Amino acid sequence: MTDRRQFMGRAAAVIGAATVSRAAMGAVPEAPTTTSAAMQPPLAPTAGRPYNPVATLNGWTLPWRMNSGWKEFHLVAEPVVRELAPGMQARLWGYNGQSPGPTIECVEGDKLRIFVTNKLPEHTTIHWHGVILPSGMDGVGGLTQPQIGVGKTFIYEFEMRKSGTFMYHPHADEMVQMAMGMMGFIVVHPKDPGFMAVDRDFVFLLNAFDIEPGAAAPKTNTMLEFNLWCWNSRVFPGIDHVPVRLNDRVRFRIGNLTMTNHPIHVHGHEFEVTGTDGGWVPKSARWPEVSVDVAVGQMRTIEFRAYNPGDWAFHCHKSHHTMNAMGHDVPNMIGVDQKPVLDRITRLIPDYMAMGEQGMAEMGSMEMPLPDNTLPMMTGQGPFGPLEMGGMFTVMKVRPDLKPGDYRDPGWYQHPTGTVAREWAGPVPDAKRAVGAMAQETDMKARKPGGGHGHH
Ligand SMILES: [Cu+2]
Repeated sequence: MTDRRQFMGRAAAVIGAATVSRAAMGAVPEAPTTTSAAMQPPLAPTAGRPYNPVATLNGWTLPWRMNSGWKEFHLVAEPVVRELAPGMQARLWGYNGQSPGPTIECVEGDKLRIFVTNKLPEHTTIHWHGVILPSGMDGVGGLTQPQIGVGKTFIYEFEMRKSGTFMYHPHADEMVQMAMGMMGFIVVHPKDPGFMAVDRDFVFLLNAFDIEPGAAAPKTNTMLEFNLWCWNSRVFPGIDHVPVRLNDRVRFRIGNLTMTNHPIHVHGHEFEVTGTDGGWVPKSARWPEVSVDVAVGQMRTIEFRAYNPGDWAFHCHKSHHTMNAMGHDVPNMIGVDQKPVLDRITRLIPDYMAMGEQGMAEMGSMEMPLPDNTLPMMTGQGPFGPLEMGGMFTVMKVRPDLKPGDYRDPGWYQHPTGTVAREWAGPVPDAKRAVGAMAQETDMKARKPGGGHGHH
């Protein structure tokens, strides 16, 4: 797209201000990489237009360089090892060492040049979901460009025409490459840093894998029965807690690249949807919500003022999505007396354990023998006991004493005295049927021939 001579010419214009050599500016920029799955602090811009950077849950923002008015990024598509939560590593495909890939941040009006190097065992492309760009930059393999072959590097160049939240993912062998974890976020900040400004701005993608207990590589042909429901390729208890300062204006940008919808629910607050991957929602078109359904291939931006201190569950409302693998194919055993059959099985298998007679909560605290590299279905420890969760679940921690820009986990909430649900120590009367229901029943019995036993 750009020949080397043009490239050198542009680079020459910035020599003097830059610390890199003329030769270095002509070359492909470095591709920073990380092996950590911990949230890195927001990356403040050191050049170009100012903006308020975002925080990527369990992720990071890709550093870039200015080159003659172009913002240059370098993505490397490659196999990666991602820790889904402590105790489980997944062998995925991603970008620059991680799945999802790093967040790309830029400003409305910026000219982007993105180098994409393919270190996968098959060809790939990158589609820039939601970005308005020339057709030939849209990244649909075969339709708008040749595939990026194994070992090749391609250049994408486009100007960011509008601010908002977008995604990137391959449009080549798409089912396999997305099931392997290839995706990332693009945040285009408004030209005016005061427009839609918030105090804390978090981004995460909803993604899902189907990994057999004991395995590390996802099955890529799965259509619906995924068993690991992730935020940024992490499951509870591996998803970062979300630290928020009391009265901060908070934004979550949530993109869905799974094969099903996710109603995302925030406790303790009401919010408004302020943006989609199509753009910002005008104030007059917003209404209050406590859950927002993020459909397949959609992005929803939600905003609220965090006025309620505490530890607030923040999760997908599909209860199967707040569990880890092994949550399916388990029959409902509530109320089933397993004792007679258990006695017979135990004669054959001494360690056999009957499950689920009184619900499944016992699994939250159980130390069951699991295959290596497998997470418990329900797990996590809170200040009051086991949390019995997995998958798409984390905790938003609203605290009065957080410093601006501090994203460290502040620990569990210290509840003011008298504000925690407590046990009643006194006697509890027997249940009585409502008066109306009793009267009706008596009346019906009286009308039946020979009905009822007492006569008044
Ligand atoms: Cu869900």
